[in-house]
Amino acid sequence: MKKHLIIACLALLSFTAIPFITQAQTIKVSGEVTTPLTIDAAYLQKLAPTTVTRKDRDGKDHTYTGVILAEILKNAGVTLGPELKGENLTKYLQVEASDGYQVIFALAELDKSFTDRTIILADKVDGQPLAPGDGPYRIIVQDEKKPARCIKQVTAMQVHFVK
Ligand SMILES: Nc1nc2c(c(=O)[nH]1)N[C@H]1C(S)=C(S)[C@@H](COP(=O)(O)O)O[C@H]1N2
Ligand SMILES: [Mo]
Repeated sequence: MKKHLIIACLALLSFTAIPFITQAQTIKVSGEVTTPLTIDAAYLQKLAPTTVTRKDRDGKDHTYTGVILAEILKNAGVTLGPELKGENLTKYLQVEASDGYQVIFALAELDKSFTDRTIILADKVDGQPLAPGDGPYRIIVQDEKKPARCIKQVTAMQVHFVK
């Protein structure tokens, strides 16, 4: 009888604790930065929210809310804006996900002096937190035909010089 009670308590504990563990997920920003960052929900809340609308697999438009990726990179001291010239144009952002999936963006793809296309780090879709399989954080690339670089479950971002 006692054993059953212990098992029931452990089960209850895991059900209540797991959402907190997944919520606490962070993104490490490192590499060619002056200030390495650890991004979490509280950090994102301090930056201006931006929305990007994209068609999902269901063929319908969905509105993603997040922050402009370049704003995060600027806070980390990445060479964007006037500094994005010369050899700095050979830098790229490598984004990693918890399943090992990775994508890259040239820094110029993220800089508003090069493009009007918005790329955000999203934490909401249609006003709701991202689904557990997609979030808590996903890159959303405006107007890119294939969603392959809309990397889900982002865990790290690194800036590197091309080799
Ligand atoms: N972490 C992660 N993100 C990912 C992928 C992946 O395998 N892992 N696949 C990409 C590819 S190839 C596509 S087509 C889209 C699929 O997004 P959807 O499931 O919302 O249609 O997610 C992209 N983001
Ligand atoms: Mo894909």
